Amino acid sequence: MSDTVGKTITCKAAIAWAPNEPLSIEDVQVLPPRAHEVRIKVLHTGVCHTDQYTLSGKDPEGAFPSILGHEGAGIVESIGDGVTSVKPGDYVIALYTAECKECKFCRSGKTNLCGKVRETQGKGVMPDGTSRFRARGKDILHFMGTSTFSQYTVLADVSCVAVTDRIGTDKSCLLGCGITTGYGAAVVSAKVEEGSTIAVFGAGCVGLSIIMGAKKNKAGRIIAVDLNDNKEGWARKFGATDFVNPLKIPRNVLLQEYLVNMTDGGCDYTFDCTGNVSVMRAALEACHKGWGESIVIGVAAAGQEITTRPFQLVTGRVWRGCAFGGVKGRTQLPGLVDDYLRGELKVDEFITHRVSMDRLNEAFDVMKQGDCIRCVVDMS
Ligand code: NAD
Ligand code: AHE
Ligand code: ZN
Repeated sequence: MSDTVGKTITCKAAIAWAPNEPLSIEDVQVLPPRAHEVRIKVLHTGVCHTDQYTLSGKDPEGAFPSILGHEGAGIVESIGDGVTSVKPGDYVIALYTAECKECKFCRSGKTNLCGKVRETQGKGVMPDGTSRFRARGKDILHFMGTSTFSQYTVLADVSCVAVTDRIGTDKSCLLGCGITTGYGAAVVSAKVEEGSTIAVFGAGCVGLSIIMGAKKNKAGRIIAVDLNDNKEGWARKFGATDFVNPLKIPRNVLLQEYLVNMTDGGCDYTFDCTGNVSVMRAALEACHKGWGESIVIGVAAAGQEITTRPFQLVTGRVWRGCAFGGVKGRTQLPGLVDDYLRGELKVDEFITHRVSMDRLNEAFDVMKQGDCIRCVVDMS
């Protein structure tokens, strides 16, 4: 048993004291886990665009000071009373989409959203309404129920899943958001059928993962749409058959018209992975009349709204969205890890940059450049 069990641990964390300021790497006190909580030594974390979005101050749920990070993996250090799903020494992935298996949502069979901890999670506290983090004598808020930008973090037991350590936490962390979100959107949420035509708007980590899922499901045509020409090579490497740069189509043609023309009436499935509400409209309107489905994945800032002519829906197009790809973390992530170990799911290929924890702010800098798919942070 670790000699830290039941004690407060002082370690390093990257604290977001205020919006739009660099994260401050400093000492944080991490309290022991309470009932149905798990304290984890975070070994690796990815940095996702959503961390940047919340840091920018545009997230209505963003609260400060807090510890961001939601794409992390590590090892269980200790558990609180009543925890039976994981034990000290287990390798785990943090889940910002919890899975309690008991609530109305979990039992519905219709969604991966879970109601058990979501309300307190959105307020930046643990399910009992309090925080496990202290710094400079103040309570520090949690983020997305995960706060993986700390060397130790405390999660609800329903917010983590044990997986084999054979994958390595530098890879498994990416299954905590970007890769699972895109792959799941294609395979679990849309259930892309063999031979179908799809368009993916935004070929970042999420978009490339959709392309990987669509290829696995044998989509006939996979069109990647991105403003950055460098993404063409990336998209083709993951299985795209076509690439469209909206800046390079004729100026008098709307992007959705261009795509409808090139696909004999429109796409069977389209996916927004940009968070841009104009792109979301183009994605919906690029769908085939009668059956095309458009799936919103990108996160848009507070105050942004989507619009289209209702006639687009009257004539059979479907507009929906998904979180974490529709994947149930505790039930389905171990299977994705197995797929990786069998060589059927790419993960290493997404890692373009690596930094140590003391350079976590650089991960935010490289994310803004066009050549980063994922930057993995070594938290040890
Ligand atoms: P990313 O920045 O790596 O990729 C976005 C891509 O979109 C880039 O290649 C960029 O060049 C392209 N792009 C930007 N504006 C565009 C435009 N107008 N037209 C075409 N292409 C454009 O981001 P990511 O990590 O792949 O995440 C994508 C989005 O998904 C973000 O908004 C993120 O917050 C969101 N997200 C949502 C979920 C979820 O569960 N719903 C999970 C993870 C990420
Ligand atoms: N807090 C934001 C919404 C952010 C959002 O949409 N989050 C996605 C995950 S993004 C991961 O990179 C999500 O899962 N949403 C569902 C949920 O329950 O949070 C806002 O606008 O209020
Ligand atoms: Zn994310």
